[in-house]
Amino acid sequence: MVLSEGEIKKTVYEAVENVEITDVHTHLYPPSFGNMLLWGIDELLNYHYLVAEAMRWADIPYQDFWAMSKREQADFIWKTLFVDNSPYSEACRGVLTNLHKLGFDVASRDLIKYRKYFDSVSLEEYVDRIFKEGRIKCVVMTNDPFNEEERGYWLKGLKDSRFKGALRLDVLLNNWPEACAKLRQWGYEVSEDFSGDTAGQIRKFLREWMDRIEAVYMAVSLPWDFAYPEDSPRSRIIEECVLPVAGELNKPFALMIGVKRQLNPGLKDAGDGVGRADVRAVEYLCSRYPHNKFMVTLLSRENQHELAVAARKFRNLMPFGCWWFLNNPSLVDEITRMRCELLGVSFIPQHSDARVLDQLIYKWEHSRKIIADVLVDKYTDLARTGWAIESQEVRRDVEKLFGGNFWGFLERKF
Ligand code: HDL
Ligand code: ZN
Repeated sequence: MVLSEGEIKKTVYEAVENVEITDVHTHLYPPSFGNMLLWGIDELLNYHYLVAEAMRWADIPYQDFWAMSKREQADFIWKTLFVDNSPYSEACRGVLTNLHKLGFDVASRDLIKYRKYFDSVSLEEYVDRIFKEGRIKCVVMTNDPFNEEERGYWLKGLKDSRFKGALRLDVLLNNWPEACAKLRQWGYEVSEDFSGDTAGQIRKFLREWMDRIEAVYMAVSLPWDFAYPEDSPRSRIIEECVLPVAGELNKPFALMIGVKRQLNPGLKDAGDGVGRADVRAVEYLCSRYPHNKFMVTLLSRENQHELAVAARKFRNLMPFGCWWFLNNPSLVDEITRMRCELLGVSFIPQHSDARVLDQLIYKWEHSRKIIADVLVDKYTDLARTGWAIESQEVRRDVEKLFGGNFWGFLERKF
């Protein structure tokens, strides 16, 4: 049906509100992975984004905070960021969006009462509820084969179709000595100096884990000063192992670049910072390996325009998400507008990066609204050229943005 200008907003809002989302990057796990899956109000309050914000007000030494129980930490964060100050930061607002969408009386500020629900609910039921109420089709995990606890779960063959695997290579690519020692322990004949068939053995390891976790892509988080090519174990493993196996399996290699790891170690997970990356490394990889597929997200706001321009040059480059410090309304709006204007429909606007199951609700509630508002403007601009806006085409485009582009990119062969 052709939409009048006045009908555009309603159609876009409905399409974005109802689309079932493929969340292409999270830190979630199936319930069968035990305590690796974080959930509930105390985990929400202990999100490392909130730890960083709370410690700005705190005079206590970091180690005193870390010595508290999870519940004591949550109480400290609740008082500091929600009671003593108005909780309008994105991470604070997210906790309240979650409580509101799940039907709690947010105005009561009754943390004790909220906890009673979470202390009583069954995890399996809660996972079903979050996926249903969040309209989430499936999530892609971050699976680290060098994490002993996680390795144990995978060796038991535990799976859940709502949780897709992604093989995370941070240890292999950013800490070769540690990776080499562990690979040798597991029976792979590798040497730190790459002698013998080290490259072949790393490829064997990659194939085995891509198969074991039925990974939809390989991924790595890289420091802001990542360079490629360079004379380093990382560069050598990418060239001789990661790209050949990713190409053989026709799976993307996801590059997440821009972290200043442990800028403040006292904050632990909350201690990482951001630095502007050199997009030349991305341009080189996409150009030099035209048969490989690259999903790329950059952490610095300053990198977003050049990433979008690079994506115009390389069809094997799929920009995805407004990552971490960019996942704030003002920046999601700015970056999504830029991507619509430079790339049309051909990008993945968002991922949740959820670390706590419940975050699927607020992270997507917030992002759907912002992305929908951008799309309303884009279709309205289009209508003003005389173009006929078809409602089913709006739904088609929205399906692509919230999952179709990802699954289509996985299928494409260059
Ligand atoms: O490396 C990553 O995948 C990042 O998302 C980190 O996990 C980071 O700590 C995070 O949670 N960002 O949202
Ligand atoms: Zn992440």
